[in-house]
Amino acid sequence: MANAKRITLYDLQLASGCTISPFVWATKYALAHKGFEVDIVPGGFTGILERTGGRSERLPVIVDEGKWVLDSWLIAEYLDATYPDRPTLIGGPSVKTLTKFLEGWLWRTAVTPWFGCYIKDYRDLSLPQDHAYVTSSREAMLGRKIEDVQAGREDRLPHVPPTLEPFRQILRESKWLGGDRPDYADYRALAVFLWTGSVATTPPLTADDPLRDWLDRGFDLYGGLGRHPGMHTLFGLKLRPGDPEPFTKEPARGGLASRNTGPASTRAETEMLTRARAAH
Ligand SMILES: N[C@@H](CCC(=O)N[C@@H](CS)C(=O)NCC(=O)O)C(=O)O
Repeated sequence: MANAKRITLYDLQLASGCTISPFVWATKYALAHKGFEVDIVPGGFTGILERTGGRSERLPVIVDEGKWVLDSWLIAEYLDATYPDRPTLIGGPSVKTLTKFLEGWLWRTAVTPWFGCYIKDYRDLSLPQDHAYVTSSREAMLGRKIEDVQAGREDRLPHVPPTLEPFRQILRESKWLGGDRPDYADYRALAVFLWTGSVATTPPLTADDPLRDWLDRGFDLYGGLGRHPGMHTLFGLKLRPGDPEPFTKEPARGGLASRNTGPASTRAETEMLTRARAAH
């Protein structure tokens, strides 16, 4: 029966069994979206090459009817190409391009600072046999001791939420990045926050962050795929006097946020612009 078809997924897990890798998270959602049952091969950072029979040093990897497919993007493309009769992940070339842009922006804006804020948690939460490798490989990547990188995060964490405003704005206008229903763009973006939740022992976002609606709906998809007991809450960042506003409370205005349907729609803006000119 087509719907009962199973695909094997090599997971990258923490000691709790929770997936850490954002690439594996995106793949888990991709497989669920396509309606596959998944057989998980558990494991952590070390021994990937051995687990995959010498085929890969990185995860995710899937095996479908004996065919090995590596790399999260290649897996998504493979699933769409091989199973066109199942719901589409990547609707067209522009979805792929724009999703890569969004993802690159999210990594620069959120993953990079959060990596530095949670890197010791990331190591401490990994499987005991992975600690030495995670420490040495991440210290090689960062050029500093993990403890030194994470130190002082309480001063840095409040500066990340305000930078996510363009993303909030999009999700105020659209239920999902995919429109009425989620698609691979949602899964790539959700994967950033799933990775964060897997390692964040102190929350990165305030309790009232407007992103919460999309995040909660995304984590609840497919029977609560993102709700592993090893996940930490993303919400509850406590701000201190002097910290920046975490998100814009005013409704967005202006050229990007409003539709020009004639002079009535731009009157308030025009009055403001005219006042500014009169004042000079
Ligand atoms: N381009 C690959 C990247 C996969 C990747 O870098 N995975 C990381 C986990 S986030 C990994 O396997 N790391 C193993 C290691 O650190 O040794 C994809 O999209 O699947």
